[in-house]
Amino acid sequence: MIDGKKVLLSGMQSTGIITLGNYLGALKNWVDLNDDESVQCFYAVMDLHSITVRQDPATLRKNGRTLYALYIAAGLDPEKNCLFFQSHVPAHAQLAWILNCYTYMGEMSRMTQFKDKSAKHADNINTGLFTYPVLMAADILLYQADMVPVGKDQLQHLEIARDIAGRFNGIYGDVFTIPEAYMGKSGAKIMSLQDPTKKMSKSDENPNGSILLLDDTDTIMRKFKRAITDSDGFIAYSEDKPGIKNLIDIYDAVTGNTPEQTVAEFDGKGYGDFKMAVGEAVASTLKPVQDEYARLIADKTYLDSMMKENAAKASYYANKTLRKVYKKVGFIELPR
Ligand code: AQP
Repeated sequence: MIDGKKVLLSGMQSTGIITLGNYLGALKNWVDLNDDESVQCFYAVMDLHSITVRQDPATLRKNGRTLYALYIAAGLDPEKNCLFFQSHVPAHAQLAWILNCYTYMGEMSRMTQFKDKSAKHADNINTGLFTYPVLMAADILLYQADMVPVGKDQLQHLEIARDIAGRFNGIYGDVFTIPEAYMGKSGAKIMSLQDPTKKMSKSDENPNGSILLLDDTDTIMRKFKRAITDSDGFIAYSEDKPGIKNLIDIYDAVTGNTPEQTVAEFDGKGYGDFKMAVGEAVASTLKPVQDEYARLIADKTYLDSMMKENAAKASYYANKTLRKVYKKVGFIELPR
């Protein structure tokens, strides 16, 4: 709790320009919490996590700044929310080391994301990829977060964070708040436009699979035009029609429709017309975010000052927890 408010923590990796999936599944829901006075939200650009997969330094720098500006452009108020870079708060790495010593190899070996990512990046199965959930536990526990919005893919990692916190508290007394999964408005899971059985990802090798938040209208329309559907020729909301189902989910997420309303709206229409309508709805939703982004990214002074202010604010809370942990573990405090 901070000033009587529950604490919520989340973030995104700066591994690319975020996708429509990141926006509809996470960022848009965070923005909806802006005016909720009962919660103090921390949102990080998770750049430490990003390097578990090899990144080009200049691109990582650019993606980090872009993501930070997109957080604000999408509507996150940097005065109300704490918007910061994970690497600007060294306590994340410091606590992660300590928690590593309270986490078992067996626990990490069971993580499905490790299995998936190491299969995908077989040439770079580094120990950071293996201990990623420990860093995520540190991210959460440093801020004594009560709530963590997670998709199904991250539930296993949150469970580990809870286990580590419980284990640490069991030895040293109440140090960490045990975080709960936050199920806000159900964030749609958006699938790739080229393979609707796979989630839309910012690091997808196929550029046509993902709508990026900074794609211009022509690119958005072209990607939707090429979206993989099926050969049935009719619009229905069914698991047997994953391509069309995904387009309906996207359309509903931006228009507020229910699947039934969308199916009725496009009754008798062809896939071509439907794809165009989805493309137009998405492009007009993203346009104001893109315009605001263009304004912000040109304002270096403002972005830099927000970064500094918010890093200091995050560090204040993070260091408070870290000091407590150091003391409990038995480290000697630096004499004043
Ligand atoms: N396709 C998606 N649909 C709905 N929500 C999604 N999220 C990601 N993809 C979708 C949500 O976005 C948040 C941030 O995710 P992340 O950047 O930490 O990493 P990720 O989940 O691995 O996202 P990507 O885009 O797939 O990144 P890469 O390509 O680097 O692995 C999370 O809340 C996530 O649920």
